[in-house]
Amino acid sequence: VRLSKDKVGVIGVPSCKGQSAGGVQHGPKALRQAGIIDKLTQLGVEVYDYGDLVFEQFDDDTPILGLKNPKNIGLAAKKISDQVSRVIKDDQIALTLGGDHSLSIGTIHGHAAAEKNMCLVWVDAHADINTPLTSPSGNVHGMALSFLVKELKEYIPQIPHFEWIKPCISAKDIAYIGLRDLDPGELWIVRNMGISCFTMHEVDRYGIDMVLRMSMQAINPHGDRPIHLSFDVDSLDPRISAATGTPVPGGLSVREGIYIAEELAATGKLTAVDLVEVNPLLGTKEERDLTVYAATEIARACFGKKREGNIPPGYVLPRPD
Ligand code: NNH
Ligand code: MN
Ligand code: MN
Ligand code: MN
Repeated sequence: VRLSKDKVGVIGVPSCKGQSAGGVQHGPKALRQAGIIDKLTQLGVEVYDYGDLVFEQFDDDTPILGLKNPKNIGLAAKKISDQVSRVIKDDQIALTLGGDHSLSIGTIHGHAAAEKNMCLVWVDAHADINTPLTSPSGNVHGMALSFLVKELKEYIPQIPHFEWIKPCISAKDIAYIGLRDLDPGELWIVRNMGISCFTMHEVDRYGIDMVLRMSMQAINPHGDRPIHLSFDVDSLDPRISAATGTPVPGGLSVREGIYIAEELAATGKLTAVDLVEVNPLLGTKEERDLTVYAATEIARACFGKKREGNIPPGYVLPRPD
């Protein structure tokens, strides 16, 4: 596997204000404790670990049009965007460890700022494209994409601290994989704006390999565009990924998750990866360990880990004498 760049910049984002369960801010810590940095280094990629971003906390953060924590999230997203953009301009693949999925407002905005031709693969049980006016919950993790999609511009109300966010991606440059829980406004957007959408139904019908081929045919037919993978662990079946805020039955297997990562790595165009919604405070110890394990394996596959293993850099087969 030949990666787009041989360096990876790891950014921890301990965000939690885009949803309501406590604990998802500990996701980066749980992934680090599982040895994610060493495991990537062992693959022979140069890993630069930038630690966790620190966000100023504002307690006086009244909802706007039902959207919760606008100030905390809007200001955090700016910081995330700047950091991701810097890492990619430094010729590193940006690996962002979440944290809740509202962080992807920042990562995608930052990626697009560095690589304006990028395209997006969003792997999730949810579409995360509610506008502030369609959101049933007011949780920004379920709205992240709505602020970024150019075609939605006229549907997005002014939200204080979100003014800096410029829509940076077209509907046709997005492919969804693994969806199985959409709200009415989201379904309307997906159907009417031309976003490629491979729900679990399509995964069952065509198999994950065909779904990936069709995704790439739709958003990256010449294979020349930088790819952003935003991977929500709730895309995985709750039997694997129970330590997450909104598990939905009938999800991807670990193997399907790894296959997505392997195939995207093999394009040599993966430039940014978000690994989000690991919540180590949910579920039993076994459930937490399995969720973290699955997330870590998916990260390794993104950076060249093969199922049969990889020959360590510099390995020499021993000869007698
Ligand atoms: N669609 C719901 C909402 O907007 C749930 C979103 N939850 C997620 N998204 N975990 O990945 O509130
Ligand atoms: Mn999500
Ligand atoms: Mn989700
Ligand atoms: Mn073309």
